[in-house]
Amino acid sequence: MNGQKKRQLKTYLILAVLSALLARVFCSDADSHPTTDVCSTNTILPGPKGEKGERGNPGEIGKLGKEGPMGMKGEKGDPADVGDQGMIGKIGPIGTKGEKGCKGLSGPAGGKGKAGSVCDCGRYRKFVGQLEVNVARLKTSLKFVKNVIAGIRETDEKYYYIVKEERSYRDALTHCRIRGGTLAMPRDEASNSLIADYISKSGLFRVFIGVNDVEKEGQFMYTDNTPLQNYSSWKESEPNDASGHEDCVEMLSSGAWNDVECHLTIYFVCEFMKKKKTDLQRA
Ligand code: GN1
Ligand code: CA
Ligand code: CA
Repeated sequence: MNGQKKRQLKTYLILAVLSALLARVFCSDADSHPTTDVCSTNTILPGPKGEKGERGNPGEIGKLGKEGPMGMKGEKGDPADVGDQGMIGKIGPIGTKGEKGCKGLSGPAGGKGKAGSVCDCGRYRKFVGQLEVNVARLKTSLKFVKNVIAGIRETDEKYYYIVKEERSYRDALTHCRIRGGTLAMPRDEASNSLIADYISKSGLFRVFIGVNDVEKEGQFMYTDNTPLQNYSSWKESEPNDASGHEDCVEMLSSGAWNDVECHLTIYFVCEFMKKKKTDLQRA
């Protein structure tokens, strides 16, 4: 033990004696007073410093440190290898039409044809022409029938039909006749009124009827060459044969008759006889 340590030990001993004495002075009636920290123990001085402890065990692995700042931009890399060949692209739009090519050379001549037969072409042409006429007539008849279905008037004995086609008296009569009728021949007040009503209800003003004095001036006849008998419906002051050539007759929407020139082209009214019924059919 060196001198310094001896002095330290001596100091500790002195301090220990002094503290024991002080404890006796201040704590002599310890049993009658509440206990204090100072008096709860007899030793209040620290002991001598111990020896240096053994080296400790190594600590646990520390936590992962914070992410560092972004590094500097690297150098540009070396160029990559050439890639594989790509797929074939989509088909493009249709191109514009090319120029017309040059005319080709003539082909070899064909073989000789067979001998033809004698053709009566004139006869066939005539036949075809007749067919065309018939077709045209059928078309006209069809048109007529369609119009007939659209509007017709009738009595017990006859059908009346106004043809809304402007015709001269002669053409109008032909039109009615080729359809199995004739121009209307009103022979009494009943049939005359019926036709007059038909004209006005059709929104018309005048139509040809089947009366004329073509054969003899002033002697009016029906188209079936029968004379006017007990009945006529002349307008006042008619027939007047104005211009000296009024030989055909029209009926006005009032039912009155007037003589006019036959070449006048106006609508006309046809009549068709109904088939006579037998007694059995009438019964
Ligand atoms: C008409 O247009 P005008 O007056 O010449 C008619 C005659 C009549 C007459 C009566 C084509 O002749 O038939 O009798 O009125 N002519 C025509 O005034 O309608
Ligand atoms: Ca006349
Ligand atoms: Ca007249």
